[in-house]
Amino acid sequence: MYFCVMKKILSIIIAVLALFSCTKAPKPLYPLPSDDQLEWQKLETYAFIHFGLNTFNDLEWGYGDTPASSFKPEDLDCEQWVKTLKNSGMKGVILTAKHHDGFCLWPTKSTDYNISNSPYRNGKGDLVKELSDACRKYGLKFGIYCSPWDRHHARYAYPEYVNTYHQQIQELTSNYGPLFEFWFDGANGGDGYYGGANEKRSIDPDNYYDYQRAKDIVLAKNPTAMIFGGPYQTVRWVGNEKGVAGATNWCNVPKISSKTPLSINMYGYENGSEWIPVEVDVSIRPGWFYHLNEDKIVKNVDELCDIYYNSVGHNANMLLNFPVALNGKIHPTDSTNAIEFYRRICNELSNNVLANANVQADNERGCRFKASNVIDGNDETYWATDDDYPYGTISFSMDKPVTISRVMLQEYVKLGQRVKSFYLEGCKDGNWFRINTYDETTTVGYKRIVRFNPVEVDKLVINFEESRGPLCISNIAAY
Ligand code: FUL
Repeated sequence: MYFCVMKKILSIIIAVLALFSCTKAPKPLYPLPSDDQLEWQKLETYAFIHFGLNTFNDLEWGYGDTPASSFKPEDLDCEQWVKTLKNSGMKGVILTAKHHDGFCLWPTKSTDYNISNSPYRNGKGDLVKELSDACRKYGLKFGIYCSPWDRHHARYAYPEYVNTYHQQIQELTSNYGPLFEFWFDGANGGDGYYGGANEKRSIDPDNYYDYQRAKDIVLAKNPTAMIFGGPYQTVRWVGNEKGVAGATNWCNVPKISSKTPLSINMYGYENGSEWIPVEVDVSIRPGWFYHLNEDKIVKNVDELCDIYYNSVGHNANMLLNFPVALNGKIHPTDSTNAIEFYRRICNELSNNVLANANVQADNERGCRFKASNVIDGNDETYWATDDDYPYGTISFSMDKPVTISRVMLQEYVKLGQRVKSFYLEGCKDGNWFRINTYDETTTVGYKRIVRFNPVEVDKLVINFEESRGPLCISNIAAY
């Protein structure tokens, strides 16, 4: 017994000594993600729902004067939305609880311009509750969009409205959580109804809304929620609504304000001091809200797959909008295309031919940083190079030839984003060739997927040409 205990203690001491005597991990290269940002990046795809008075008045930006009574979905079914979204690979959903027209989809105490003054469920309806309940039931995350710009409110652009807006955030963040994201939209000021004034009002978007307080209200009850928009954003807008993130895309950015050039949103900035990852918001139809005349121009499966590769494949999250139709359901064309999109992506990225490959690298840091970590399916292990080796070549040998057309790479971004450029080579029967990709091969970050015409290889080599420091690569796959 005594002998056994001593043996155990000795083995623990040896393991601890081995750990300390072993090579240290590379030093972090700032900026770094927070744990919550990392969890958010892992969601990759989630949905937007635009639904409200605009839907019933065939508008995109309601002026703020359409009557609350015009909100009358007859067959509304949040479970139909959530089931459709789940089958489309969406991990969560963000609802427009209030758009620029100021109409609130929950029975708020802050304004009469809300769902309780509509015929919906005889004035007893609460759409924010219905959707958050359905999300909980089917295991989707829930988030909220609440427009700062309010074209209905009489005191918009004056101090009183800011209190109203904060009260709305307070209600939304207290009663429907947990929330994974809160959207402060960037569209601000301009003409509107404003309680009957019918005039143009402008504000300073960086200062008018007291975003410091707004953010504190969100985080008080939802400490892990991401914030979109405003000066305290923890995720950034991509700078377009086309569904494309920069091919070169750093999570690093300088401090962002409403004056930041759109190119920074799109590409990030290698030497930026803050970690603010990108969200690509795009609608499955031309408009954000439902319009009957767009039923025949819903994005098809090819277009949706392209958006996926240009967002998730470019180190960004994909936020795909579904404009719920007049009857209160996701239109069958939208749901068919979205479900088929997910099926195709799963198909294209399911068979990782590197899973059993023999892995070699020209440089390994030693100890636990070995090259084969990139195929162990574990995000926490990674291949790292020596401190004076900010590049490196990794090769995969297969025991029989395989046909591939996609390569997926991930950095261990807990230590910062590093890779600046790489290229791919294949080998078949001893003949080496460069693989020409459709997608640029520059930054990697949390995730990078490159596409190319199918090639047959028995060896695949990835040459990392330039990096901000030693490489830290956690996963590589080929399909
Ligand atoms: C924009 C808005 O103006 C659009 O209507 C839409 O809500 C989009 C997601 O954000 O800024």
